[in-house]
Amino acid sequence: MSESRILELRRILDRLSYEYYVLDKPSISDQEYDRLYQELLALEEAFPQYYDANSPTQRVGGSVLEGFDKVAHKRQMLSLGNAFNKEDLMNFDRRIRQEVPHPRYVVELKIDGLAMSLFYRGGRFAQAVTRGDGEVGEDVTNNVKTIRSIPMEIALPGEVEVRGEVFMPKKSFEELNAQRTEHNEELFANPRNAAAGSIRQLDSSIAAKRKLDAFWYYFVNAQEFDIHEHSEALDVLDRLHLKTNPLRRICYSVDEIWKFILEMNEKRSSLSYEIDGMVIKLDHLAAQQQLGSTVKTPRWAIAYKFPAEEVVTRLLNITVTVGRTGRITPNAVLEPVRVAGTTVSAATLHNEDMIKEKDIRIHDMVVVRKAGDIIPEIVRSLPQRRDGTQGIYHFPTVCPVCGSELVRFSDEAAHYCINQDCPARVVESIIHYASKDAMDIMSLGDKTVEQLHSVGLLDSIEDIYCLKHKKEVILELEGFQERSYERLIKGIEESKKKPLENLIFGLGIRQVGSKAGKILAKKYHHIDALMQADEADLTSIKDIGYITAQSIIAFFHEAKNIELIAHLKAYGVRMDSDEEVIRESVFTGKTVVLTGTLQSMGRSEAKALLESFGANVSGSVSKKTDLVIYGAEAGSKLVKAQQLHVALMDEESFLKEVQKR
Ligand code: 3BA
Repeated sequence: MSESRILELRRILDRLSYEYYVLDKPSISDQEYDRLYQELLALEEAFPQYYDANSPTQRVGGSVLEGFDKVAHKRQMLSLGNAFNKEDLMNFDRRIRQEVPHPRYVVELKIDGLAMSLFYRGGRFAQAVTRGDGEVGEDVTNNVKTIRSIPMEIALPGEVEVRGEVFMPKKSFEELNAQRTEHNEELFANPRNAAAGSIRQLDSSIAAKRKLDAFWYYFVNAQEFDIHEHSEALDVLDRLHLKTNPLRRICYSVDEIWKFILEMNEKRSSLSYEIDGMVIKLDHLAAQQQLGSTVKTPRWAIAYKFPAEEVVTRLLNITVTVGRTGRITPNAVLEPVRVAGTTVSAATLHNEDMIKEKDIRIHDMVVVRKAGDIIPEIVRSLPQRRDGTQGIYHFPTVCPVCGSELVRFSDEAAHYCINQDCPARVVESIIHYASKDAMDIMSLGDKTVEQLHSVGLLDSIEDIYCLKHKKEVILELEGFQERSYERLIKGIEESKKKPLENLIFGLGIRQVGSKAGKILAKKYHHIDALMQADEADLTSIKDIGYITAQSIIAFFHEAKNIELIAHLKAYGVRMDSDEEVIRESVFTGKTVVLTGTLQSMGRSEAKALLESFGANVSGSVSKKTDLVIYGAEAGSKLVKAQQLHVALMDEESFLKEVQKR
């Protein structure tokens, strides 16, 4: 009785979701939906024996993963060749006609999202895998399940693989960014990045709140179901309730294609989602096969890319900023203008040469677009629109902050302030030292560093550790109270325990990012050893090149930096790495991949265990893999390991090896 009601409710709710999210034609009110949903929730709670991972109640997320499993694509996921104008399309068409004299094309919108594969097995949603590099993607099943337009059941048995694009509608993107503004969080640059960020959330309940949607445009194994045309495959997807984009057209010539492209370009801004072009595909599946693919792209399809949106606005001013390394960056201050979905009021000008080459003058009208659709750039100035109010820009010869003479090295386009004590550089390097991936002093953010610097309390990194003797002065400052002061000092004291890798990164050595910090800490274990390292020693490390080695040596040559380290030591800042007692074993120095379910321990436990033996545990199988340890239900990774003739070890042997130690 309760079982049949549970099944009925799931069926009804799935149907309603389809009407709402795919057809966009809800047949009942939200309240009615909610009532049915609550009824199902209550029944499932009362009768847990009827649990189903694909129930509508299971689509709100909840599980938190440690990372995404890598999955090798059964069939490579190709990319598309590009066309930028009608002529490119004519060349494409000509090549096709050499093999297929009377081609029929399907022309679709090119959704600006993330390509993804879905698998259904026995009519049930089984897995979602990102494109990745086309060979290996990531298993994002939990997050994709929260996309309500995707059916959990389809009326087709056997294995079905469909591919398409997951995206964030423009409206959801605007709402998400508005919310993030309110919470002082960093904004997403565009809907595509927001969608990618959501799909990569390890906490699926966060992904569930992100309002993603998807269009499906490729039925990978259609021919197994006696389908012969791509257009027919799309119609079948429709009937399976897999959402396809209705804006598609059959065309028989480039002229027809071009006409449709122009129509859609007109419509582009009124669509509820972002598109970056159109895709033209040969319809007949047998003809597709006949044409085949090159290494990376099919010969039977091509993407037409819309030109990047360009807008005209006024350049109000040029300002320069001084970075942590002393590098001077000129920035254009623009009259705010909308371009490709966001408001732009600044653009980098890179360096003096670029301003000269493009003849950019203050008060010019300039053409702006987004490079790679993210970073605003100035394409050109419009000299014909000058009205006499323009002035030539003279690049500063002295640092705008400390006034010292700027230097331009012979092999570089950038200017540098080389004054080590330049307040701008000092402030930037303290901000960097306190930042999350460095010493992670949360209570010491940009604003606080600037404030403490401006009153003379922070003139160098080591001054951070003297703040605890300045309580009275700090309490006088705006915004500081007993509580915030205590929090500041607590954060600073805790930073003293950070391991060597964070310290190395925090020092701000040129070329040394957080990854290099980790590599160096692992090799040297103590700052003293790193300070003694010579070029041969440094470059012998994998991933450390000549330029990085030079930069490290130069850094530790400077008296000021040696003194800084000495002071930090004296203040009790930790100088060594986390104890890594490596126990010799067959795993030491090997690159190992874990796959399948281990009975005796969890994945992270096994990983930690292997690392304690000095193994490098990796997520994906490649030629560099030395050993694959597999548990129950191991899948594609095991297959790939066999293909690559990588050594294999089952759980029992793994445990034996571990217990030997
Ligand atoms: N159709 C992207 N690839 C697409 C199936 C082929 C294809 C696309 C497409 C290869 C879109 C490359 C990544 C990929 C599935 C490989 C589309 C779109 N068709 N409408 C011809 O809307 N962005 N992208 N995806 N296989």
